[in-house]
Amino acid sequence: METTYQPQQIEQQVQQDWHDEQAFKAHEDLSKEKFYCLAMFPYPSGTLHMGHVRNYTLSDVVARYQRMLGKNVLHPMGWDAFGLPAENAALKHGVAAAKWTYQNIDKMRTQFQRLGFSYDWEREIATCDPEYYRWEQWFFIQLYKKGLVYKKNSIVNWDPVDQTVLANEQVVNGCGWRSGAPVERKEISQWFIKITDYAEELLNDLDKLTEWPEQVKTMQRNWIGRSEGVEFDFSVANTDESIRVFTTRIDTLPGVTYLAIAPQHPLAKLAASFQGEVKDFIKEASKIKVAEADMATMEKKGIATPFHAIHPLTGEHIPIWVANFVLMDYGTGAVMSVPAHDERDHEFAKKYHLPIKQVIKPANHETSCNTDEAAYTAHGILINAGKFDGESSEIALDTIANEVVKKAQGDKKINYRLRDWGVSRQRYWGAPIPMIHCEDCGEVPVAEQDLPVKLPDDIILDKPGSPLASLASFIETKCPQCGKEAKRETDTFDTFVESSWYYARFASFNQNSAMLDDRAKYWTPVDQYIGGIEHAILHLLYARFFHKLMRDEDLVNSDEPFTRLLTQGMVLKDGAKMSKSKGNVVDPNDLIEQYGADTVRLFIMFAAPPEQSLEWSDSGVAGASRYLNRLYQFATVQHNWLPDYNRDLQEKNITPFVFANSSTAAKNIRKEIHEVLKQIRTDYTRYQFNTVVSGTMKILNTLDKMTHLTDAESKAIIHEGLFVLLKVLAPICPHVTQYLWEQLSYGQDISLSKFPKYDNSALKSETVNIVVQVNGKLRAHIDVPSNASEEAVRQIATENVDVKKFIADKEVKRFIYVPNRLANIVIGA
Ligand code: ANZ
Ligand code: ZN
Repeated sequence: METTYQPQQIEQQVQQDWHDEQAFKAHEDLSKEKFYCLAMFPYPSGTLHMGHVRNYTLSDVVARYQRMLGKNVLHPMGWDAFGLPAENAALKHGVAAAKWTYQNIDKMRTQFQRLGFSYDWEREIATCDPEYYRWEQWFFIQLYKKGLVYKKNSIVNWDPVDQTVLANEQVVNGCGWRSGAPVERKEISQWFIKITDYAEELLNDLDKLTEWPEQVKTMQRNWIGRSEGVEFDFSVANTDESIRVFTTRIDTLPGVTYLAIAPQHPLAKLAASFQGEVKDFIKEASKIKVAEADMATMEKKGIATPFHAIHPLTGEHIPIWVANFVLMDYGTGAVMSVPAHDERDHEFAKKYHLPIKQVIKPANHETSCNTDEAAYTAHGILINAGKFDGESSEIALDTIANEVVKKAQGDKKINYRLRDWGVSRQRYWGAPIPMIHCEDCGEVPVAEQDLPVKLPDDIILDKPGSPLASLASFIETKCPQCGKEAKRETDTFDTFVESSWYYARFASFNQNSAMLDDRAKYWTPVDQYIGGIEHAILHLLYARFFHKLMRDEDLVNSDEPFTRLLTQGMVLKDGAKMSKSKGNVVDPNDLIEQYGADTVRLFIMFAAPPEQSLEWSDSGVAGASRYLNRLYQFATVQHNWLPDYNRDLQEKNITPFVFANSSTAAKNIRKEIHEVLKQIRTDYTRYQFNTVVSGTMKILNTLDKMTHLTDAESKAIIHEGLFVLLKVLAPICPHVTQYLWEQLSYGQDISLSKFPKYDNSALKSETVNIVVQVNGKLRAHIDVPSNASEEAVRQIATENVDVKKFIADKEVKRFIYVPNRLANIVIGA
């Protein structure tokens, strides 16, 4: 055995053993409790960064810990392989996107293996593999047949110079990333999946996710954005038209002084047809694609139309305006404006000198309220509201709703902010959408036996944009319905489609006649999912949606895909996020080369609890390395008797040391070790890996400072202490612990051994605290061994300083001892 710690050698050897033994191959075994541990799969950029190392070390520690608890663990890894960077790199370097991607996958797989992650590599998936995306295409067709997929016109960013559609991240300050030309809006026909049909379930089921961070659930709730309100019609004076509005504050109806409609609203278009200014306004407002988040802060602009609406309560004529902040695809695309009680409407009314009519006053007389100056948005008492005067506005939510239901075709309505999921991308490096356009039959899905629709993967890009759109060999096909010449869809799927179901495919990775099989029912839901908070909304929402879609196809049998979610914190350097653009990146490969994988893993787990940000520290890494060196020295050099001792225990059937008869000093040390073990078990359960590490350090310190024990005692304690230490450290530093485990003859595979249990009897206190009285008066509390003789207690008690000063030079007449409770010293006058 080497006397110096040589991580490179050890790690290579241990990894080879794992490989040879297929140590982490997952098996479906109904007799065991399963545990599916998954970290969000990476985009294969080709370079590993510290964020990856943290993410994947966390999942590896969890997987290894659960394996040692005796669970049947699935811990797979794959590649989110489609996406824009491959296209950009392909364009830049003149290499096919597929080739670039697979090269990167090879590089990253090697790096993952070097870190010792316990994956079942047999299940590896790359989403750009036709064997993967064929099932996505198949599933899309099932959804299409069920009516959950439809096509609709929608706006994209258009680069007029490069003549291509741009992804949002390719628009830089309103201009194309390559051409620098101002981006235009273009309406094109795109495919959508009806996630809105599942909005309510997606919202309600958040309550079932008791082991998700509250923050993530709140973000999802806000994104889904449920609101309850009323929809009803305003008639447009002197026309047959009517405008339907959606409001969450029907109680403010008496205060409506104008209507605001979206630039894309049919009535706005009608006005534009004979009013040049309205036409110009609409054109201007449609130029830029505004993210909903920017709507709130953007400058509010509008223009009056020649139309007027009739107020359903008063019969008054009120103006109809086109306003840039009204969204066509929310509610009805039209708003009843109440400037006295809504901030946006107030701002707009002030700007364009529209009337402000207060209809609610604060119920509390002290609250001042001047609606000419600011909107009063709270509830209160109705005024200027005819027969509703004096009513509380909260009650008016019902009474006015009832009135409107009668008079204006009103309906109570629940709206969601969530939009249907547009999955079409005008990109090359993605999974082809399996649809065909036939002049006679319209949109027709590809016949199932013709799947997968393979992406031509040897194309060298010479200009931006998708080459598919002009690739005759791809486009030209036959209509599956009528057999006539037809054209293939050239759009590809949003890459979020691939990442929405990969977790399920890991279970049925080699199933080539179906999307999933019973193994997916066995392994899903994922018991522990780990990833970055940046995926809190879209990825997690789409995956939850897909899980429900797959459940409704009887492909899985649970409602939610991820039972427990951990969102790990960022890796910082000098307080800033470690990133290429900041130039503060520490390359994991350099560190692994210098210190070995175990040190890197140890540092990352020790530096911070998983959900908090982790401040990088070079000295911390060096410290982690010193600790492993010290452990190695301790186990191999300082206690080189261990292998023989362990072998004797096993082979010669020697009775293990019995601690019950050992000295109190030995018992106390053992107590320390088992207390730490107990703590470590709790820390593992709540994922406090930093204190697990410090616990192992405590054990080593304790073992290192034993001096006053008999040889047999100290050997027995070191034997047991290292047994515990190596095991609890094994999930974090799997190589050095495995190596020492074997070299010290503890056993074969530490990673498959059982996680240690603490010994309850060792935790019992070996000393008792007793009261010492002098002539019946309390003078001291002292610790004595729990089974100490009266003589021994008398000696300890009379020598105690607090007792001594009361005895002074007087004679001890009597010594009364109530075992484990009290000693009374009776002295003469
Ligand atoms: C009158 C009113 C008075 C409103 C008041 C609010 C306060 P949430 O809660 O997000 O669903 N609205 C309706 N459709 C809109 C659209 N397409 N674009 C922009 N705004 C729209 O918001 C519902 C409220 O947002 C609705 O209630 C409507 O303004 C506005 F004191 O109606 B309210
Ligand atoms: Zn046809």
